[in-house]
Amino acid sequence: MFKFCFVTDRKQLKKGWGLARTVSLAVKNGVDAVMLREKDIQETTRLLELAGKIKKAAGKARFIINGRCDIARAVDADGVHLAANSVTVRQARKILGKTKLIGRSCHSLKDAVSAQKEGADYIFLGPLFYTETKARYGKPLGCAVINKLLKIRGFKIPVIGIGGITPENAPEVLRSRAFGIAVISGISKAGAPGKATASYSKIIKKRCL
Ligand code: TZP
Repeated sequence: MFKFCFVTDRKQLKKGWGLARTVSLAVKNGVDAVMLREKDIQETTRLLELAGKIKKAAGKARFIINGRCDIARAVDADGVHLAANSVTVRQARKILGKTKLIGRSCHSLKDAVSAQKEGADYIFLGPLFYTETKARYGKPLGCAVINKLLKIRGFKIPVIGIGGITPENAPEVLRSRAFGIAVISGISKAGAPGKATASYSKIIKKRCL
C-alpha cells in the first residue's frame, strides 16, 4: 500500500510547471504513490502516451491510473482507482488480476462498506475538508467520519483521506487513524511543489515513527 498519494491535475499547475517535472519532484520529496487523474483526456492514445511519461517520472512510487483499466493494463501500472461511474471493483479485478491495487472513491460510510464488500484494496474517503476541487460534493465529511468507519465491525481496508488536506490539517487526519492522505491542490498549486510535498512528508513520517 501507500501512505502519501499525489493525485495529478495538470490544469492546477502554476505557469511553467510541467506534470512530469512536478511528479518527479513530488516523489523525490516523499510521495509514495502517484495517481494519474486527468479527467479531460479521454482519447486513449493521448492518455496512454501521458501515462507512459508519468510512470517514468513516478519512478519508485506506486503508479495508479484513475478510472481506466485499459490504460492501467497497457502501462503495467500498480493499480487502478475507481469512481462511482467507473467499472465496478469486481470488473476491474477481472481485468487486472489479483496482484494489482484496486481502490475506490467513497463519499459516505455506506460507499466505504460496499467498496470493501466488492473487494477493494483501499478507499479514498472525502472530501474531509472544504476543497474547490470537489465543491460539487457539498459539505465536507470532517475527520470524525474516519473514526466512525473504523468502528464498523469487520471494516479493515486502508482509508486514505482526501479533500482539502493541508500540512496544517494533515495531523488531524492521521490522528483520526487514516492510513494515509491524498493531495491534489496542496502540491499542484504550490509555487514550489517539492517544498510543499516535503512539508506533508514531515508530518507523515512523524506519525509513522
Ligand atoms: N475526491 C474527494 S475530494 C477530491 C477528490 C478527488 C479532491 C481533492 O483535492 P484537493 O485539491 O487535494 O483538495
